[in-house]
This record gives sequence, C-alpha cells and structure tokens, in this order.
Amino acid sequence: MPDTQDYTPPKVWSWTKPNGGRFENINRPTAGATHEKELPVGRHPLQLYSLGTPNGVKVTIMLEELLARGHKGAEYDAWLIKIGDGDQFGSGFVAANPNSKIPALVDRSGPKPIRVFETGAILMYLAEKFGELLPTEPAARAECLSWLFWQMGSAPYLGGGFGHFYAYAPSKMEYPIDRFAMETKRQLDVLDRRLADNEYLAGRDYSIADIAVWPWYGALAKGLLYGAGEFLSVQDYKHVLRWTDQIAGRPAVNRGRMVNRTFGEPSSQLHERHDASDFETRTQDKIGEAAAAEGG
Ligand SMILES: N[C@@H](CCC(=O)N[C@@H](CS)C(=O)NCC(=O)O)C(=O)O
Repeated sequence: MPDTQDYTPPKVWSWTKPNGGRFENINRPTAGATHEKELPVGRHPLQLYSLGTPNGVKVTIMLEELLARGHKGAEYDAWLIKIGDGDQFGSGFVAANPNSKIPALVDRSGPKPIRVFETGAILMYLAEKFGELLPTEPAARAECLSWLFWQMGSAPYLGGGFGHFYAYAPSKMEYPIDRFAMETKRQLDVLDRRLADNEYLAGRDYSIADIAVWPWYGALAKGLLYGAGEFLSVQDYKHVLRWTDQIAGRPAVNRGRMVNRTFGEPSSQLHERHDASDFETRTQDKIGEAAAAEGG
C-alpha cells in the first residue's frame, strides 16, 4: 500500500499494483471489453442492464413512474449486471455503454436498437420519448435540467470523493476526508436552501431532477450512505429530509428501488424484472420459499 502521507509521484504513472481500495479488483486504467459476452434480450421494448445502486435506481424509478402513468411502451426487462464480477466489461455491455458503467438502456421499439448510457441522458431520453416529468415551459424546463445536471456534476464528489475516502480507501486520511466532507455538506446546503422555498427541485412539480437527485442525497440525508449520517450531521438538513420522505412515499419509487437490488431485506430484492407481476412473485423471499418447497 502506498504511503499516502508522503508520496512523490514518479515522472510517468504506471499501473504496477492494485490500489487497495474496496473496488481494486474492477479498477483499471483502460477501457474496452475484457471478454466476449452477448447481452440477453427480453420481450419488452426497453432493455435495461443495471444494478440497484443509486445510479441504477434512477432509471427503474423513472420506468415505474412512466408505467404508473399508463405508458405501455415503457414496459421493460431489467437484467442484472454484477459489477463486482466484471459484467460491465463484457463485449455486449461495452457495446451498450463504452464507459462500462451501469445503467445502460437499449430501446428496441424502433427499426434499429438505440443505446443510451449515462443516467442524465437516459432520464432525458425517456422523458422526451413519453412526454413526462420534464416541463416544456422554457423557464421550468431550464430549472429542471439545471438540477438534473447539477446531480451529474455533484455526485462524483459525494461518491468518488467523500464516500471513497471515508468508507472505502485502505486507510483514513484527514486531508481528502476533510476536503470532501466540506464539499458534501455544501451540496446538502445547496439542496436544503432550494427545497426550503420549493416543493420539488424544479419548482412545483415532481420531475426527472428529483428522480436523479433523490437516490443519492435522499439516502445520504437519511444516514444510509457510507455510515456517515452522524459524521455529516445530516439531521440539520430539514428541507432535504422533508423532500426525501415525500418522494419515498411514491409507490413507483418503492417499486423502482426493488429492481436489480442485491442487498437488504430479501422481500425488497427483485434481482431481475421481466413483468409487472414479478414484484408480487419473484422477490428473493418468494424465490427462496419456492426453492425450499421444490427441494422438499
Ligand atoms: N455518471 C454515470 C455513473 C454510473 C456509475 O458510476 N455506475 C457505477 C455503479 S453506481 C458502475 O457501474 N461502476 C462500475 C465500474 O466502475 O466498473 C451515470 O450517471 O450513469
């Protein structure tokens, strides 16, 4: 492990050893596929390749919101991509997302499949395709897109910065933890001030901006990310907490959170979703019961 307190970078960086962080087995300095593997394709127009992380659930929440509004064209198959096992480096996944990160969406409803990657792009694509959750009036639309892209630019400081150094790095280092705790608290304050005067991020109406921000900052405000609730005094961000609870009460949000989820209560985990009835019949508790009954 490098001595992080006193490190003189060489003239040219090279990848000589794993860095010791929690994700060292999947981190590498190159892109592209490591192995041949086609992606499965189900019967619905939309094929999602994902995992129930904060980035993944943005898209499953969006799809469940669209289905709740009666858009049959938003029916989807959600396939599990195990990033810890390196599934994101298979050739089929890389063809859907050259950046090798979940989630990736393939829209097969038209004559040629359309791939979309990066959650900001996926949320916008779906909002425009179905005419939902993205205001059309210019001022409201600008506000919505501003908060949507705020999330894209901000969350890497929360996850890759604060979360990495507070929870995942091989040792606790004061400088990066201090720097990113300050930035994370500043971001929470940005949201808190906005939500003090507005019900939702874009203003009066729930939108793709809330769907993008909630999985990260809602979870953070509830003390569910990185075990850092007390450290960051998250209870102080009262308006963020009000908004978090309001969104958590939406049935589509609760369904979306379950899809491709591989942790938590077995009844909250729907590893793959291929039909609306799967929420009732295919969660891990039910699959476990069925397997036990079959076994005897
Ligand atoms: N900016 C991307 C972030 C996606 C992302 O970071 N995905 C993570 C999981 S939450 C991932 O797939 N990591 C696997 C890897 O880095 O190899 C987005 O919004 O879609």
